[in-house]
Amino acid sequence: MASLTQTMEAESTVNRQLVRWVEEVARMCKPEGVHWCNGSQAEYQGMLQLMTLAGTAIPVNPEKRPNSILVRSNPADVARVEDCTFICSRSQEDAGPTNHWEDPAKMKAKLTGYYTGCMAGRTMFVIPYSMGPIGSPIAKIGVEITDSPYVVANMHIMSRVGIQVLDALGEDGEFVRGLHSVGAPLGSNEQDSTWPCNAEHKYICHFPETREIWSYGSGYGGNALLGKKCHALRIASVQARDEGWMAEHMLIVKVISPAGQVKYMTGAFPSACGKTNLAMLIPTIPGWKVETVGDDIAWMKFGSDGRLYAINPEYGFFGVAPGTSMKSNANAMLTVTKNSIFTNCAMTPDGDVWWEGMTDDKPGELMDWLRRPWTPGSGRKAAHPNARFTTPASQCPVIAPEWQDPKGVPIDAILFGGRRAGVLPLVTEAFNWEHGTFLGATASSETTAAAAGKVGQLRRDPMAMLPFCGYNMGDYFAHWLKMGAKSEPSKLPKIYYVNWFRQDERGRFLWPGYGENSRVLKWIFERCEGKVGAKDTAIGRVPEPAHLDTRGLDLPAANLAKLLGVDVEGWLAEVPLIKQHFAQFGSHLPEAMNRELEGLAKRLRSAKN
Ligand code: SAT
Ligand code: MN
Repeated sequence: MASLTQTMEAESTVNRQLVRWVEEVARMCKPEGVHWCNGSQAEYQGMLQLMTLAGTAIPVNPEKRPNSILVRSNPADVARVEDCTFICSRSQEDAGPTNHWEDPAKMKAKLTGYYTGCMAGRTMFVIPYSMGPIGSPIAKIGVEITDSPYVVANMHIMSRVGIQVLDALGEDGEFVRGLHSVGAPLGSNEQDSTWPCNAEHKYICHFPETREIWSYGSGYGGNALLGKKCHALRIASVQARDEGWMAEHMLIVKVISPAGQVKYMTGAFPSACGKTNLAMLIPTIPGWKVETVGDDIAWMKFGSDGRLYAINPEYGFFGVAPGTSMKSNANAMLTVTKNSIFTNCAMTPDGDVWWEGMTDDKPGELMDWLRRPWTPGSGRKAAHPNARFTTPASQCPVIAPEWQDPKGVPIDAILFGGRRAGVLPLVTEAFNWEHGTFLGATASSETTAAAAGKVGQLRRDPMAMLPFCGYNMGDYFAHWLKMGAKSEPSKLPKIYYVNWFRQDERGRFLWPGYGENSRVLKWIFERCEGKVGAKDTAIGRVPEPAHLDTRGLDLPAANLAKLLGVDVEGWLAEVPLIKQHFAQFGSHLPEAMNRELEGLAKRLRSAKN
């Protein structure tokens, strides 16, 4: 163990605090050995091989998808576990009403019990990573310690891993400490399972004041790839509050008009609401183009010109597989043709992966994600609804050339949204930043399979950050307002609320979505240029049917009217629900949010009369 540490020190300057912490963790977790990750291709291949030999992974047929694997997790470990996710700030009030809280000392004492000896029989990997281009003024460094080769391989794709990070960290640089264990120690004669995890105890804990993450018992996604939700959102949101920037659950797209003009937009949507699809959208309107900067997280800071600049802190995509097809998201399909990790997908007899919605016709037989033979008559889903692909962003055919620009891209518009069958129109423009913050703060969505729990239930998911805000959400709204006051209104991004998921009385989608969403992006683009009109309504500015480019779209006028209309009764029914939602924040709710709600109620009442 010591010799590996020494090798690393000889190769690169190792941060003293880092070495001390690694030693401390090794003493507690008692792994069989310690491996410092250097981020090399050979190391990545080594992880794939390790997983293949252990039975965790099967190689995908290299003729179908070179250098890719399929991993099937334990059915008890398939999604984020929000019930087991804690914000352990010193005071409970700082965690706020929307987070689970535990006293940091108590939680550490409890977890120390679980962590003691938890890596027996396993290798402990130390992963130095950068969220964001190394050296970018917006990027941050973290180190994840884990006993899962699956996590190492995924982190290689999802973040920038390796020696360059240690060099950037230097001898005394600050970093976020992430400790992860699958919580499955091995006895000397014990056979490993193909997906080790802890069926009884799972804890995903954040210590915002000390910038630490302690995750135990799960090997899946956001529970285990600590650079993603745990660092880049929960811890980063606290850093952003303290340092005056923004860490948001947002995709970043570049929209290019036929004249070659460019606007950058970010969009906050809850998990599994189509962020990856929107990030890689292929416009259906002639001459328009969309390029991808990021599909899940945006870190934003004001530049010296007063504009808000965003970077994508990630390096890959951890996207929902089911529903992804050449029709719904060709660019994602073209991204996952090689060098990808597939989790909880099904496998075809010729060794390729498959998931629901990938092809029009279902294969006649498959090995499903439960490792069982499957036929279309089985009555089961072949892939888990939260099956995922992990794939390098650089492989995306429409990745924007500037996606790794250390200074980020200037944001023109911010979109909020969610899945709502009713009430919420296709698109609404906020009157100003404050009203936009209100639209974000009241965002709501029907729940998806990205988190354990019931699917399809309505919940308020402010700024799509409900599971990801590392502090009191009332204070988070205040932070948004404070950010808006930092620049001139004309330089701030315009704010929109979109809803692609409106349904008619019979449950059919009113809007075709996917590539057709470019019509809405075009309206937003032209609003930013002051080139197209909008109608002032009680809820915000909404396009008139004539403002929206619907040429070539087979959409009944009645549907369009419904999509763009203001359902005054429906909105009046939302008012008490919003009031109730706001009430939970008590004195942490900024007064401006109440003012916005009163203004909305008043405008709705006069619209009714
Ligand atoms: O599992 S993750 O948290 O990484 C994915 C998601 O919920 O968006
Ligand atoms: Mn997400």
